[in-house]
Amino acid sequence: MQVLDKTQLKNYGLGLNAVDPEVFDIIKREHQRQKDNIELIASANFVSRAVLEATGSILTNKVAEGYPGRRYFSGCENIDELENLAIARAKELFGAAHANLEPYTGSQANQAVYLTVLKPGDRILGMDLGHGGHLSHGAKFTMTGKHYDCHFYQVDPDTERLDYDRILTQAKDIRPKLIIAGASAYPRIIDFQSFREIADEVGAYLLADIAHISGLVAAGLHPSPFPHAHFVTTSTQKTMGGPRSGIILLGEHSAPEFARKIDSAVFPGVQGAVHVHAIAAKAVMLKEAMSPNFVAYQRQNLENSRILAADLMARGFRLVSGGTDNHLILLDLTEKGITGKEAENRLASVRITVNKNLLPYDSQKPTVCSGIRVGTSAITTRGFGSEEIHCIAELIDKMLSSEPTVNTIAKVQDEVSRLCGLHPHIDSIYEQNGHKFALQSPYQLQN
Ligand code: DSN
Repeated sequence: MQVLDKTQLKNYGLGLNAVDPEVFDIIKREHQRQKDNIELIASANFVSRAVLEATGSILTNKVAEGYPGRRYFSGCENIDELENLAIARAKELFGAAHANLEPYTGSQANQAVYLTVLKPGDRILGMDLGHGGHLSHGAKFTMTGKHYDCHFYQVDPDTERLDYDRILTQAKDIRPKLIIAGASAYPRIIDFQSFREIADEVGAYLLADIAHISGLVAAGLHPSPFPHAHFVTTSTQKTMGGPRSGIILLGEHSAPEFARKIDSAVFPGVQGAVHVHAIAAKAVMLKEAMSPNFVAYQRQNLENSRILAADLMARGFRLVSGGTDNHLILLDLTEKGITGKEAENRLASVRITVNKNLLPYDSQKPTVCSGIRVGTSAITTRGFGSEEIHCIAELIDKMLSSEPTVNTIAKVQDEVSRLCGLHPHIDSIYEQNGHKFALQSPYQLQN
């Protein structure tokens, strides 16, 4: 029988640098990039040290399928306790009657909802990808788009906001079985009550995908999808500031009918074994989100977004819908004479990270786009406040309002370095607090 020899066993105790210098080096360079860049991608954030430790912990070794008390493998007593803890925290934080913490991502959470209430070919009505919706809401080249009959609502061409009367008219025409309320690039409040009224009118279920705004919802700074939505899904790494993962929540009225069905749809419906390390990280994230600091953080996030929007408009930028109610803004660059792709590249050259984004009724291809999406969650976590936001608006203006000279680029790069220096990357904050890192932390890789 083949067993590990002594050398192989010894290698199990070695650090990443010794075992795989190539991967070690890539992580180190990514660490440096995160330190040196101003991160403005709206879905990005930095996890706390505690979340990082849970993510990188030995929990990744444990295989578990099923749910607490109903596992297909033994040795799950600690894992059951962990998952029950995470479930209880999720229910408490969001005021839900049932929570499933197992989805690997927000997309899988959505797929589990589809599997619960839809048959292949059933109709979905979701937000158009080009108007701020998400791929998993039925884009034609995705599994959802191929399996279901997907239709899309758009924002009003004048206000660039959701028009609930138009959506109702469309829903009456299409008669969907499921309506999805939720977006990846919509800077305004979503009225879940109106969506529920539309769903009731046409006999549809309502899914609220709050992936982008779940942190704001948890902090009470965006209207809750409860009690309106039959199903609520979210990813956990955006405004929540947690690991890359997902959650499904059910309210009082839908839990009795759907709790068991949703659980079966997640496992074994669309997923296999539980990512136990991610469950732990989500539990920690949920605990962090219950602290008053979390509410203060989300308030600052909204304030930073509002200031950035006002500053950019004052500098002649057009914002989709004329502003923002949440953590993100959409800049229309048409009048500035550059595409979203060019803007993304220009800002990347000075270490400001954004993504090109389609705008409502965009004439450009998705690989080019007429705009960029800018979000404040990551820099708010890093400690940026109003003074730094004013500076960032000025830097964006310098880079996008006209072709920057070599001199301008150098000056902007210096200013980015200054701002990043004012607010060191989150790992430096841990160091300042006197913490030493666990072996598994990529922020302090050891031999
Ligand atoms: N949903 C994508 C986004 O909003 O950026 C990625 O998570």
